[in-house]
Amino acid sequence: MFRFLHIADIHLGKYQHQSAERYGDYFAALESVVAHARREKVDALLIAGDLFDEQEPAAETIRRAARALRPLRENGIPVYAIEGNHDRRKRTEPACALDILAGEGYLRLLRPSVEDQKLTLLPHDEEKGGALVEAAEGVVIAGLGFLGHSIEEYHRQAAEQLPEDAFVILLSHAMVSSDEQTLEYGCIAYDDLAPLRERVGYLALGHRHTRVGLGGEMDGWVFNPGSLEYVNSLDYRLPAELRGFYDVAILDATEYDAWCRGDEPATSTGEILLARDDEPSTSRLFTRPIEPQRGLYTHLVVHHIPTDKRPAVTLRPDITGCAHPDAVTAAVRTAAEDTLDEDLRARRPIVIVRLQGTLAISRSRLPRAAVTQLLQEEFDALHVEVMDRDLLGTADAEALLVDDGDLEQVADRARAIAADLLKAQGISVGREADLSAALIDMKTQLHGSAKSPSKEVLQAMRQQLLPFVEFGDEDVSADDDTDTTHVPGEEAESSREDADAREDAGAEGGDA
Ligand SMILES: [Mn+2]
Repeated sequence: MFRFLHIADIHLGKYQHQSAERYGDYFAALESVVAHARREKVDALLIAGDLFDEQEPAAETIRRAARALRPLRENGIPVYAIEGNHDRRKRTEPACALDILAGEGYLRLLRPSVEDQKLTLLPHDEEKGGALVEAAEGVVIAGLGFLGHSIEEYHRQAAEQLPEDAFVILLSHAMVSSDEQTLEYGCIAYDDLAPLRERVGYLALGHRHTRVGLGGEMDGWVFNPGSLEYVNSLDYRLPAELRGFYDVAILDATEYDAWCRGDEPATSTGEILLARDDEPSTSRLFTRPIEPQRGLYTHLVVHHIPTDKRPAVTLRPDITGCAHPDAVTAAVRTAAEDTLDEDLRARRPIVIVRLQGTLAISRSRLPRAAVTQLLQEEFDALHVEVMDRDLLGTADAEALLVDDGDLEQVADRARAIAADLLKAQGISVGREADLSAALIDMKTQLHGSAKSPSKEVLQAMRQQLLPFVEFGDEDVSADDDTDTTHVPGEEAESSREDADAREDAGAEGGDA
């Protein structure tokens, strides 16, 4: 048996909502996985990119990352990591924060060498690094990192260099889509992964912030665990159960039989406790035979375990007929009293208020500050977001057409409303740094052809900007059937996840 945990998108160093508590939440999430790894005595922890939120994390962030991983180093549980788009080495630098952790023995950083558009997977060496490790008898772990623009070609090149006589676990920071039409920067079509299927038993992905693979979609070999915590404001819109980590075992025939009988299979590392599907929990199980069988192993057992994260609660008070700001605040109070019980308050939840109904006051009079203060002071909310985009507003349309003879005034008003919309619900707040990085990357792409860029370049640039716009038309429809209390069945989930793929790309995607 070889048993490992697969995590991704930990985003250590994120200072979400300018909150020190939120900064701590990301470390707490990682520590809970490390505790699970020790308790269950797994053989390895795999990190499929974006351990850090930034390319140059603060010294305190690196210090606390090391502290979180130290129990694994002390207990001889190896950690294999790759770079993500958030924490990869800068082009002008020889190393990144992950190299610091690697140098101190906290993890092995798997990194291919890329030269002249040629990707090479060298065996990993403590001194020189590399991309391939034999982690156990018959188990090879290989790491690609974030491949950006040449993603299809590099995956194809990697496939040719993977061994044929072992169970290969490949780490890659990429979003897989079954629909080629929706591909964005950092995405790859499932069909383009086909060459890997021959050599890879388990494709360990990161990048998308919700889980993929548990329903056996994509033929049961492609897995993405989701982020450990909520990372972007958009993440609050999807159920907490879709974010967590994978606890994976590859078993031989004897071990699998024993596991099916309910015995605990013997392992080289001691006792193990694989949770059963019928255990009362939100975790889910997926198993399949390993085909083609290479070496000892016959079965893959994959278990998704949602992380215990800070609760994010959405309130939907109807404020139809509220003719005064105080009435709006009162409606929010009633909704909060119904939903936020003592247990939730004790955990200092994040509260999203999505106002419903028809506006009876102008949008600018919505008591955002009063609602925030109410929820923070009386309901112990750590952070509050007030969203008005569900409201049917007659006020804006009327204001726009006040004097339809005066085109200039109409244009001014339209500009003001557009600016309002962008501020309120368009551009993801807090992603300015990512946006500027994307713009700089685009400048590079334009180099030499700035005056007459090709259609392809313009298309690519547009796709790079899309992730910074939070709400497109499709998002609105995808959101309609999304409820934080709704736990989807596996089948409903996989189709819905497709619809949500764009959303997560939006939340995560095109950082340069
Ligand atoms: Mn990412």
